[in-house]
Amino acid sequence: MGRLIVVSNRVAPTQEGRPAAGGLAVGVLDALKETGGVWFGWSGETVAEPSAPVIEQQGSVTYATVGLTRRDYDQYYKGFSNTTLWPTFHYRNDLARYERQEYGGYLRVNVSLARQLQPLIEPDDIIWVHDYHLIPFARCLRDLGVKNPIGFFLHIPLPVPEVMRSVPPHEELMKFMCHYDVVGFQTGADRQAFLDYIERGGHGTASEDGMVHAWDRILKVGAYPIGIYPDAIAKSAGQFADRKPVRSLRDAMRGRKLIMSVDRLDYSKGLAERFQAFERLLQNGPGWHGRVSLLQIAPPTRSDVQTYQTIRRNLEGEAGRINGRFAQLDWTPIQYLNRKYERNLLMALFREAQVGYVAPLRDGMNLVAKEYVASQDPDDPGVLVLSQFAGAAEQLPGALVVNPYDLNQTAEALERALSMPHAERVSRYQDMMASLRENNLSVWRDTFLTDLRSVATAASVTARARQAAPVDKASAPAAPAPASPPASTATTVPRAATRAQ
Ligand code: GDG
Repeated sequence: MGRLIVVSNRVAPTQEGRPAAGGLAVGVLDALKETGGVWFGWSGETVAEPSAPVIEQQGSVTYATVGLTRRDYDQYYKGFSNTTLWPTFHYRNDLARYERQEYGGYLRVNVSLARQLQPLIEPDDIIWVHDYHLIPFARCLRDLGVKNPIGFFLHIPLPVPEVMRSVPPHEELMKFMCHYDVVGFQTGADRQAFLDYIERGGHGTASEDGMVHAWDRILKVGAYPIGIYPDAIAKSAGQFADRKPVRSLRDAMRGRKLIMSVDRLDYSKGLAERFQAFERLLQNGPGWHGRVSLLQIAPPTRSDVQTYQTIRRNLEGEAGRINGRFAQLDWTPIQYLNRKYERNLLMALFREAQVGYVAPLRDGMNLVAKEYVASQDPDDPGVLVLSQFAGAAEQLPGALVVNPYDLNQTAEALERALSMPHAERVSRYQDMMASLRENNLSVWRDTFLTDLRSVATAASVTARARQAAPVDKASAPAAPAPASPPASTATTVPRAATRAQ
């Protein structure tokens, strides 16, 4: 069996022990360590000129990283990826901005990354591309003559067609997705959004088994909810329970209840609404004053994007306002920390919290929700309060599910979580752990890769059969397009070749 090549915008820090505060990094690294393989992507450095990848071997994983020029970073990463796609895919078109030049940069970087990866690809390799930065990547590799199976997984939501259409090159992006052999989403709802775009837009058809025929391509489209390793997390949460920061937190709580949240500092995570619902709990329940605190850990990300600077300022303002309103000499209602923690320590901190508070306004999956549950003491577990707009809500039957826009409902759920009887907590925890074990990270990876292998095998069998048959002019594959940025204007002839032909 060939190697697994994982491609993502950012390759996680390669030094062991350095915290990687991002779901993709955490999920992919764990999945790759088990199978071994290559992880290709951006090193996080900006460079004067693109150059060959730097190769570094660590255990079973080969890291192949490249730098981005300042212009690439501005247009591809900060621009189209994070100022157009990220907000729109999280239903925040109000925060999205589109610049044609940035989209040009996005296409250029995809072509350039594909060229840098191509020499490393061996015939038996299987290629798994991750996330919204790299939607055109399969098309770019195919233009370079790469024949290997290529799959794509979108870690964030795919919006419904009406919202998707607010991204000016939406149709080209959807066509690019169809150049993969398998496209995976976090939830059934995301998958349905894709199918609705294709079918209602008259671009193609889908069959019951998830095979989509669109724009002369055949691909498999499925929901593959990303998981965690719950038992490994449970173990480390227990083992780190006596570390100094955990003891300090326990001492500081002195019998008070703790509600805990951990999120990258991002507007999709709904942190202001979260603080306000906590405020509502204190406002409606004076009995909780001095008896409960909210600990919000929010490591900053994309801090050079303007919107992220604004949200940071807003949150500091909100935390200050609420603390000013309710704090007592020996009690601060909200502890808001803009920093990263070591992963195992974070899990041990989760175990200290009676309530895990995960209330994003929109989230692909949300691994924090799963990690919180897995970190609990099975004999005395805490309760998860979870937004209905996190993909995880489809998977965690024991959570108290809330609409984060409804501050009263969320405050009531917090109250209920803080007061929940022991037997109910245990039963909800057990339901959720069973689901986490059943859909763990290996299941996510293996289901996706099994589908990718079988779709690719079926495609090559069909291709061999077609080669043996007389080729009529209409079904002959088109000549490979030059390896320049793929079409972004209506004047360029689309490439008709498909793996199935
Ligand atoms: C994207 C999608 C999807 C957080 N702070 C620290 C830290 N973290 C870790 C958490 C968790 C991960 O980062 C965050 O994952 P999420 O899933 O919650 O969110 P995103 O970063 O937005 O991830 C998301 C995910 O991809 C996977 O597909 O679920 O919907 O948006 O693992 O524990 N880790 C450390 N220190 C921190 O301070 N070490």
